Amino acid sequence: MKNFLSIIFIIIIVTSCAPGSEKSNTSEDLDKFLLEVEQEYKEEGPIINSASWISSNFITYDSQKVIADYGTRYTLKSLETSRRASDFNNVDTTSDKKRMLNILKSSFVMPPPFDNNLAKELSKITTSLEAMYGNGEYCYENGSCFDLEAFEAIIDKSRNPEELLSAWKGWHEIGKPMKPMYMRMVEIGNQGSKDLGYKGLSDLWFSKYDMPAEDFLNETDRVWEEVKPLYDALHCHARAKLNDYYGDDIVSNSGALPVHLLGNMWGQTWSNIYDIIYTEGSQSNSVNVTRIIEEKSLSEIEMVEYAEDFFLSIGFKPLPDTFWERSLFVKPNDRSVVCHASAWNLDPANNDLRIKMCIEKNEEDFITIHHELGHIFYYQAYNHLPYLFQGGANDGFHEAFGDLLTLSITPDYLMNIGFISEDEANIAKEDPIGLLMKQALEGVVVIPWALMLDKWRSGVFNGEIDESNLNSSWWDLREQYQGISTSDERSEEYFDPGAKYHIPGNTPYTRYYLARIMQYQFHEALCKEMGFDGPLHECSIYGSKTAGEKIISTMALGESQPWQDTFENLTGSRQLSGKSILNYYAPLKDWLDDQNKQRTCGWN
Ligand code: X8Z
Ligand code: ZN
Repeated sequence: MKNFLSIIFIIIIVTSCAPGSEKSNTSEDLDKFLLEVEQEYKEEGPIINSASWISSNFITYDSQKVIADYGTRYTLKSLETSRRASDFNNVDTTSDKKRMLNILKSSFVMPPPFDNNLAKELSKITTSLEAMYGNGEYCYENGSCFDLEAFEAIIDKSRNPEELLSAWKGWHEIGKPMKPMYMRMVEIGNQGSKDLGYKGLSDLWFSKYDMPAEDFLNETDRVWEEVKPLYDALHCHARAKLNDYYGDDIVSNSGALPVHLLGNMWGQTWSNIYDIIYTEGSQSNSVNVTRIIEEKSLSEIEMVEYAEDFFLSIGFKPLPDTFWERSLFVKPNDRSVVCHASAWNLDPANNDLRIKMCIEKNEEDFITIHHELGHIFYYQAYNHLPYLFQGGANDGFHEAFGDLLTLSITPDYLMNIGFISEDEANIAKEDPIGLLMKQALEGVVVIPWALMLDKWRSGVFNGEIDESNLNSSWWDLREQYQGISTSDERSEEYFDPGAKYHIPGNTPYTRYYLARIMQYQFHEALCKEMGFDGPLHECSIYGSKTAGEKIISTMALGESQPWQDTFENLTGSRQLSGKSILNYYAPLKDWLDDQNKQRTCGWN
């Protein structure tokens, strides 16, 4: 998700009285203040968003200079606004307005202290880190250079362990120079968070969930305990199959999985090694969306049109022409761009919505397109609200809806849109374990990763992790949560977290963890509402106006009420739960338990 409220800026011209002013504020003053905020956002938001769009689409010396300068000025303005919001703490007002004030006070990701020089320094660092990632490439001694996409082409497909390790190591060189900048950024951000009244960055980041930060973190751990047995079973089976494929020298039968063999640069999803992990079904019978995209010679835009069609089928309004005209769908070959996919709400009043993505014609990106359109349709559904309520019920909701739709990419759905024939759909349905395995290698595998990433970051923010163990703590956590390790020696000279976009990009990651849990709760509730009576993995909400109405009305609430209320509207429950994901994968879990019977599972 990308708009400037969610990053650091809130665009406000400073007009207030000085701190400690004797003047006591009235509810009329508050109304005036909120109106000013709204007005400033309408006027200046689209401009800064355009500046940011340019800086991510054309990474040049000048675009970075401009965005770093905007960053400084608007961060200082928004800090001032946040301080002004605190002046209304004692005003007796409606719960809506109190909520707006709270949102104003907490919507920073990396706040500097209220100091010109520190704000400047921080803005320069955050801009540079993101550009270092976007520009990142590694050149070998023979002069050949690889960027992330070139390395991913190897990691995603190759089965040669040496080539895979070399590509993995090549990309991870990118982190080294980020380390001192990252640490300085955390130092300034912690100070800024304290000035805003938080204990530090971690407290700021986890205080946004309509409950105390500590309770929220306990909730995420509680749900992980529910889901862990499913992940462990999958890990055990995957390890045995990787061991069969690569042999004992490369994959041991008792330890963690070598990250470079998992078909993804970060080992966060394993769907690219589906054929190694699931050898039971006939590969030629399983649905291969990449092959279909190739056979149909779909263009990048046509892939997006298929995803839009899904949303339209459940009752969403079509995307505006400007979405098609202004989005970036194809990686340009004449300039540097931030290729990591994102969805932009550039000008809410004018419905200027865009995605920026270097689409590859494969199944993984077909899924990511749905993910991005989930953000876009969310924006479209809540852009009528006051600016301060234009957000997801929580950030996990924003990440969940596109992914929710991909649970409905069933064989019947693929038949409905003409991707496969009826016979092919029937053959695919005869192998439910194959279908569930495919989903799990994406949807289950990512869960411990999405949890551990912010555990690491929170450790750094809190000072429990410092320069002496920055990299080793990353690998300790990866091993602990995911059972994944690296066969390469990774000293503190490296900064491997920097090789993942969300670290230099400062995008909180717990949102993906929440999304992965909630999307199954949504799916189960919607299928029930539709009267679907069968295994959950066969339920598709495609074409269901009943499901669509529920989703659209949920989205239209934006951030206007505590997320638990919105969650209840949709699911009937107020709590996160791992039960729905366990229900969804129940047949797979039984199958895995059977497969793993003679195996020793777990890792040390
Ligand atoms: O960053 C994303 C989206 C943009 S919000 C493409 N995702 C996470 C990732 O790539 O690591 C989606 C899944 C998790
Ligand atoms: Zn997203």
